[in-house]
Amino acid sequence: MFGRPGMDRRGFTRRVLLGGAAVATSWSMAPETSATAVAATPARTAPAGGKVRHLTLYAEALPGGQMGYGLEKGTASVPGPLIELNEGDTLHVAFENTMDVPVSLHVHGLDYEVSSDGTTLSRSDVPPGGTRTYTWRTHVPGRRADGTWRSGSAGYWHYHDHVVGTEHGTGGIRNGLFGAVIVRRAGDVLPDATHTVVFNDMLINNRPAHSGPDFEATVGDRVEFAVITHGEYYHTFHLHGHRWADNRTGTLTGPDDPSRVVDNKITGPADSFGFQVIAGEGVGAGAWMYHCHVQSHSDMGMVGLFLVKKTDGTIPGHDPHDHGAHGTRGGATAEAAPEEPEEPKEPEEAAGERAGHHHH
Ligand SMILES: [Cu+2]
Repeated sequence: MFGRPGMDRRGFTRRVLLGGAAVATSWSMAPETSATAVAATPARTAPAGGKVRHLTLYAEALPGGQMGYGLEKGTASVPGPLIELNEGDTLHVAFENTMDVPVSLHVHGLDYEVSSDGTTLSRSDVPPGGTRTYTWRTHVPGRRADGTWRSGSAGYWHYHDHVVGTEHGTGGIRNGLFGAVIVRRAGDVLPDATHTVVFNDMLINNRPAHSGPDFEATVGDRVEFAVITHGEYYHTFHLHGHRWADNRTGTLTGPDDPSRVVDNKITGPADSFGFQVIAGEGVGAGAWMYHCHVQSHSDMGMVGLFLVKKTDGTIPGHDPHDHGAHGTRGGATAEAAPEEPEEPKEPEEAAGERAGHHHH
């Protein structure tokens, strides 16, 4: 299906904008889009931006004292929905607070007036039951009138609450009010799937220690990771068996690109970065660990699995029911963290959900 232009275009259009985190972390292309298909088909790339987009976002209380953002009522997740834009796009977020405390939406990296800052200082927070439209703009790079260069908005950014608990949103962030924003430049290579990884204090995506999240892919899939850090600590993000470039996209632009290639990156509170890998490239299928490489942190359970399957669906050397050193699932806060759907959704279905706001 990957080779059929019509399908390409449709899938492309639908994933350009936005989607729920649960969908984003489970959505994968059909098996035929594995190594051979990727190699034989030019990579899909982002179009030029410039569109005005609309999105509805809800802040909701979740079990266990957690909080989350969702695209529809009852769908809030930790992390919140992945928001994707193209440089030049404007996004209007119709935001509703369904909780019993004031909450807000504050974004990094994008252009917004102070009335969309999402702080009590600027009176741009939202009272219980209230609504507010936040407007985010993005721009392409270019030369200023004085001759200096202005960077574009493209990058791996993130959004979070800025008012729950303290005027810096310390409680909201601790409880799960955060998510990824990816702004793409025209020509950026698009992935088959995107996974958001948030190091939040000593947890990943607010899950209990030693319990993932795990991300599935098939050998040859182009998989994107958006990595965000919150909380009190510095961490190092390490992925086994795969490497990326330490630059804006995580991908080298050619043989002369001087960007350093890494498989480990230090990351502190409110940092964000991202990259794409070809799952299992040069190393094959396997249960590849990713983890914080501060030794005490990994020992305390800041670990998940990048489960790269062969095209027949198997993972050599991995028993899916044996979490072994990976730890025991469950615990006091297990219910609080939304589970990924067990069954991968059909791309069409998943894409439909990702584009659920398109009725605007
Ligand atoms: Cu760490």
